[in-house]
Order: sequence, then structure tokens, then C-alpha cells
Amino acid sequence: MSTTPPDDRSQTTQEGRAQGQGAPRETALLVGVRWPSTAPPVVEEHLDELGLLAQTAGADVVGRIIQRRDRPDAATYIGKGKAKSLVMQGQELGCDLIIFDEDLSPSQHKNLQKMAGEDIKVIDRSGLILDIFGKRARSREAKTQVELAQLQYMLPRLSGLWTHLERQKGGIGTRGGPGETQIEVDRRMTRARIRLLQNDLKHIVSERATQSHRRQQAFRVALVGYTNAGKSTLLNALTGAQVYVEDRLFATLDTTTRKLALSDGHTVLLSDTVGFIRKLPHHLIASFRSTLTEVAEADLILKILDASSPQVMEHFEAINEVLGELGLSDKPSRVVLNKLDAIDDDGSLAQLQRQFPDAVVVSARQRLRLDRLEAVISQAYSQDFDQVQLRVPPEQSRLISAVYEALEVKDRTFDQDTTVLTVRGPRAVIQSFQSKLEGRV
Ligand SMILES: Nc1nc2c(ncn2[C@@H]2O[C@H](COP(=O)(O)OP(=O)(O)OP(=O)(O)O)[C@@H](O)[C@H]2O)c(=O)[nH]1
Ligand SMILES: [Mg+2]
Repeated sequence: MSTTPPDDRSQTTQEGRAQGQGAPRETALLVGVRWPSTAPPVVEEHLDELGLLAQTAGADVVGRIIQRRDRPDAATYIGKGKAKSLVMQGQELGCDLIIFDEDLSPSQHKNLQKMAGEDIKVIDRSGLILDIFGKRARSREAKTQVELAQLQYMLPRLSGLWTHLERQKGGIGTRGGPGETQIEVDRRMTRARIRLLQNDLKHIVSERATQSHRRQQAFRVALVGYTNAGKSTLLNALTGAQVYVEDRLFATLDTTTRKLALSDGHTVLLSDTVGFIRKLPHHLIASFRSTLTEVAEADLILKILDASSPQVMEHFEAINEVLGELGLSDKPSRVVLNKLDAIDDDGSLAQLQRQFPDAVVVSARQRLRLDRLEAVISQAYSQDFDQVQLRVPPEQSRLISAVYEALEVKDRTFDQDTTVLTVRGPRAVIQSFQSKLEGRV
């Protein structure tokens, strides 16, 4: 996959590529597999999404192939005969890429690449997603996380053939790790680079931990959702933030947090996070853990769904799957059905509301019903958070600094020798201090 380390990739080059300027667009043939249990429209929908991913990466789709199988073939995934005719079709169409919707094992990948020869690059869904993330990453943290995931994905795929091909071809699926100029790349060097990136990430995480410590006292809400669901639009609409919004996959990879002043006078922190997608490569999920700390530490997760998408249920499942992989399935959450304005038939809205009876229906772009969403946040806040007075007698004054660490102190007065702190914060934390202190208020 990649060629230049992300640090060397200039912003302009990335922007240029992202907008399809400069680098010529490649052409791609998509391959999907229909298992006995998969309904035909589902395979088509998955290939539609793969096509969008390919476009986002800078390739025009020139054809798609669906192969029926009972189970994957160990050597070539789709079977040797089919693989041969696939390559022939790719050659006839003059395409640069063959993209599999499913993930290929390193040996399947190698075998298929051998059959495809030097003019066609074989990649799988994970490789494609990693490529897009490589192009979209802007911050040091995102770039480090993406390169780490790319190298981990590549490590078992490194081979003589692979590096040889790297020298011949650039383009999609070949950026983001070692390569091109560094043709002697081998597993040892890749492992060393992985260790280096892991260390970098540790530093970034500890910087983030210091920042997030300051935020611990606030009630935190995380916007989570499928890519393109409207998370950034919603953050902008609610807080006046200016996060980049676009009708494309993975417009924003970085977490942005802004204060949201609720009409009840309380202030909470609202975070926009990286978009999810069906079968997000697990290396990416693992390395994006630090970006996703905002989700891990959130008091409330808002699952943003594009209510106008026919795949809304599948998107919901994909969100839950990723949250499960992050160990966050039990977090308090609410569903937000966005793009209300784009639903043209009342029947489908009614059906969605039956499927998600507790959902808040909004339009982030048209700013419709945002007050209802704020009311849901207020309600969650007041269920979890409390404001009380803590009376700290002089013999327990050592607790005062701990209170300051854990809670927001609104006021500090004295009643003779007793310090009276007016605090706000999570009910559970307040209760633990109350039980330590004598003379509860
Ligand atoms: N019709 C309609 N379009 C919306 C609404 N909210 C967002 N959009 C559009 O949906 C597209 C994606 O919006 P973003 O806010 O970038 O989506 P996101 O969830 O942040 O996407 P990623 O950053 O890719 O994960 C943009 O074209 C928005 O203008 C809405 O309420 N109605
Ligand atoms: Mg976004």
C-alpha cells in the first residue's frame, strides 16, 4: 500500500487528490459475493457502498461482478476459475483495480495479485477504507493512527511480489506506509515503524488525557454514527462550530468538542467523532481508540442515523457492532433520526418511529426540532448530574483538593471552621464524597 510516510505528505497533495485534481483517476472493477443467506438486493447495496468508497478514494467504477458461493475458497476467495475470468474481464475493461467487497486473507490476496499481474492491483474493502483514511487524515493524531493501522494490515501481506509491485505501480491501495522510494522495505523495518508509531500515539494519548482531565467535570455527550449521517452538521447547528461538512464518506476523522449551552442554563460538552461503516477494519478501530476516548468517556451517546437512507437499520447495526468492539455497548444512549427533511414519505417515517420508539427526529441541516434534542440532553444531564453543598470539616480538609479534582466547584464559603463547597457533577461522585464526609447537607 503506501509509499510515503504520512508526515511527508503535504496538505496540498492530499487536498488535490481528494478533489481528484492532479492525480489521474483510476478505474475499478468491483467484486461481491452472494452467500446462500444473502438476499440479492443486499449484495447490490453493499456494492453501491463499495462504489462510493472507490469514488472517494479516486477511482471510477467501470463494472461489478457478483459471484455466488457457499463458502469462501481458501486460495482465491471466489474460486480459481472465477478468479481467472475476473482478471480477464478486468483486462478487457482496462481497469487499474479489482476491489473485493469482502476482506481477503493475506494468502488469498497474494494469489489473486499474482493472477492479476502487474497492471492490475487487487485490493479488498479494508485496504480501500485504509486508503481513504490515509487521504482524509489531517491531524497528527489521525495520521499516526491511520499509518499504524495501515502498517499492521500490510505486515502479513509483505512479500517479494508485493514490494516488486510497489515499484511498478502507485495509486489507490499503495499509499500510507513504507514503499516506492524505500524499496528494500521488509518486515523488520515495518515492525520498527509500528513500534515507533505506537510510542508516538502513547504521547499523543497522554497529552489528550491531560486535556480531558480538565473536562472530566462536565457532562459529556458524543455524537456517533455512520459516515455521512450528519454528525458534523449537527455539531455545527447546535454549537455554532465550523466543522467541515460534505456529502462524502469520511469527511471528518478528528474529534471536535464544543460547549453546548442548554436552555435550562446548564452547559455540556458535545463531541463529533469519526464516522463508522460496515466492516470497519479492526486495525483501524484499534488504532482509533484514542480519538474515540470522547465516546468512551461520554455520559451520553447520541447515535445519529440518516433516516432518509434505505440502509438505516444496517447502519444502526454497524454502529452497535463498532461500539461493541470498543466495549461501549452498555453506555447510556439515544437514537437521533436525522435528515427528517429528506424523508418524502410519511409511511417510512412512521415505520422508523415504530422501530426506534425513543428516537428524536431532527433535521440538522434545516435546524428542525433541535429543541427536542436539547431537551433529551437536559433530561439525561439532570438524571446523572446534581448540584449540592458539601460541608468539609477542618479534620477532613485534605479531601478538598480531591473534590476540586473530581467535581465542578461553583462556590466556596466558610461556616466557622467548616468549608462549604457548592459542587456540581455526576451524582455517583457526589455521593461518594458525601459518604466520606460527616454531616451531609
Ligand atoms: N437533507 C439533509 N441533509 C443533511 C442533514 N444533515 C446533514 N446533511 C448532509 O449530509 C451530508 C453529510 O453531512 P456531515 O455532517 O458531513 O456528516 P458526518 O456524519 O459528519 O459524516 P462523516 O464526517 O463523513 O462521518 C452533508 O452533505 C450534509 O449537508 C439534514 O438534516 N438533512
Ligand atoms: Mg463529519
